[in-house]
Amino acid sequence: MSPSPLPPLLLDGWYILHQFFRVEPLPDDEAARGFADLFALWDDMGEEGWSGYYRVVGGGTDVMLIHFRRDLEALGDAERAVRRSPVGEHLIPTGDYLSVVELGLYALTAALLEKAAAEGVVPGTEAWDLVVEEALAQEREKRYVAQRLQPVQPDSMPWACFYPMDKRRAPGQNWYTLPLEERARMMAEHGMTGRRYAGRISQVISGSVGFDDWEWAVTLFAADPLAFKALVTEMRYDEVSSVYAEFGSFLVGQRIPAAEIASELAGGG
Ligand code: 76R
Repeated sequence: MSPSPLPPLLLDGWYILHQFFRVEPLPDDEAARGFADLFALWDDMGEEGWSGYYRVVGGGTDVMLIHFRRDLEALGDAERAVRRSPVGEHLIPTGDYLSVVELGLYALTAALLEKAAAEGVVPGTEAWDLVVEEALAQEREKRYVAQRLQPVQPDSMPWACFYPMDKRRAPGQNWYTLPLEERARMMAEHGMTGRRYAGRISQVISGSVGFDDWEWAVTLFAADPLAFKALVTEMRYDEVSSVYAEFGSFLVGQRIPAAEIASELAGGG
C-alpha cells in the first residue's frame, strides 16, 4: 500500500468561544446579579451547551468566559448577551478565540485505509465515500464519542488551562506532508501519554482552521493546576509535540460557580 496524504477523518462537536476580559469596577451590585443570572441560565443547557466564568491568575487579563454552543448563531447570541448586559460595558476585551470541538480519528482512518487497500477500494471514489460515511455514523453512535463532542467540565476539576497551537510546516518538519500512517503512529504515542492522565485531566481539543489564528485550541480541566504543568511537560517530549508543535500563550483560571459570580464581580472581579 502506498503512503496516504489524507487528513484524518474527524467529527465536529460543539462550537466554542473563549473570551478574555479585564474587569472594571462595577457601579452597583444589581448589574453583577444580572450577569450571574445569565450564567445560572447557561450553566447547563443540555444538548444546547453551557458557559463558564473563570477567574484568571496572571496572563494580563482578569476573566475568561468559555461558551460551548450547538451552532455558531447561538455562540454569537451568547457573545452579544455578554456585551449587552449591564456588566458588559465594564468588561474590557483582551482577546477571544473561536473553535469547534474536534475529534481526530487517526487510528480509525489508518484502519479503514488498510482495509480499503485489501479490498481494492480507492480513496476519492464513491465506494470510499460510502465506507467513510458509514464509519463516521457508527462512531457518532458511541456514547463516549458523543460525550467528547459535547464536553462538560467535571465538577471535581475547577481549574482550566487554555492555549492555542499549530503543527509546523517547516522544511524537514512539515506535519502536513507526512503520510497518514506516520501521523497516526505519532498520534497513538500522544494518546498513550494522555491516557496516563485519565482522571487527573479532562481535555477538550477544538479545531480552528478557517476560524481563528491558530490550528487548534487546547482546553484542559483539572483539580490541581500542577497537573497541567506535568502533562504539558511530558507531552513536550512526545515526537508529535517536540518536533511538530508550536504553541501560543497559556492562560490558567479557576471556575467560579454561577451562584458565586455576583459576589465575585461585586468584589471587583
Ligand atoms: O486515539 C488515541 O489514542 C489518541 C486520541 C487523541 C487524539 C486524536 C488525543 C488524546 N489527542 C488527539 C488529538 Mn490530544 N492533546 C493535545 C494537547 O501540549 C501539547 O503538547 C499538546 C496539547 C494536549 C495537552 C492533549 C491532551 N491532541 C489531538 C490534536 C489534533 C491533532 C491532529 O488532528 O493532527 C491536538 C492538536 C492535540 C493536542 N490528547 C489525548 C490529550 C490527552 C490527555 C489525551 C488522552 C485522552 C483520553 O484518552 O481520554
